[in-house]
Amino acid sequence: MKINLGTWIFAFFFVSLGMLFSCVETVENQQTVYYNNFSDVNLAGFENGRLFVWRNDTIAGYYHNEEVAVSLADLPTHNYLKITIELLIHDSWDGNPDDGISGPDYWYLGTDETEFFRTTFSNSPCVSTYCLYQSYPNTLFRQNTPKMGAIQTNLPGLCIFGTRANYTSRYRVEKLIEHVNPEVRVFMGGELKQTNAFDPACDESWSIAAIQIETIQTTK
Ligand SMILES: [Ca+2]
Ligand SMILES: [Ca+2]
Repeated sequence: MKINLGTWIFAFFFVSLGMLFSCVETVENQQTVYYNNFSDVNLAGFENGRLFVWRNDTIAGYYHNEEVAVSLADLPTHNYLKITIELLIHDSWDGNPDDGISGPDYWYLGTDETEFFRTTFSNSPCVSTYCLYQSYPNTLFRQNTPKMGAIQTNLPGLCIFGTRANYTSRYRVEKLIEHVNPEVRVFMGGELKQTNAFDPACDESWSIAAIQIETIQTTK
């Protein structure tokens, strides 16, 4: 039997494809184990929860240099957690610069004893001669332009810039981490610096519009 070059290429392609897929993990089970958009005013399992209504939406916040957490037990068998947070960054966040007065303005996320994501946000104007860069959507230290990765930027500020447009930025922070324990504590917090502000929490703050935690079980 004569096998032409085209057949060989075809066979090679399928063998390669098979090798590729044999290494890919398959999702066997994915479950939402916690979801809260605070519309039913339920803070069960939520540490340091407090609610307020902003633009007709009940949200958790607002926070300055504080940490909040969600603790869950009896999780289904899993090897990953997917954490999705709808985060609102209010007013005059200053991003990366370490000037001893205004920044850096950090926000972090972790599980159990491990912080796995630390970044900065900036709501500041950015022109060619002056720009307070932020690290998000990356971890520290990256020079991304203010509001990069935001899903909404045309919201007014909350406090010091409460009457000014484009001073709240909405982000959807999505993280997939390896995790197997049947319990978890998901924590997040701000480490903001504004030494010259009369009311630092009014100068810059953050809120949570929604948080979702999913367990994922994969097989190879
Ligand atoms: Ca500020
Ligand atoms: Ca600041």
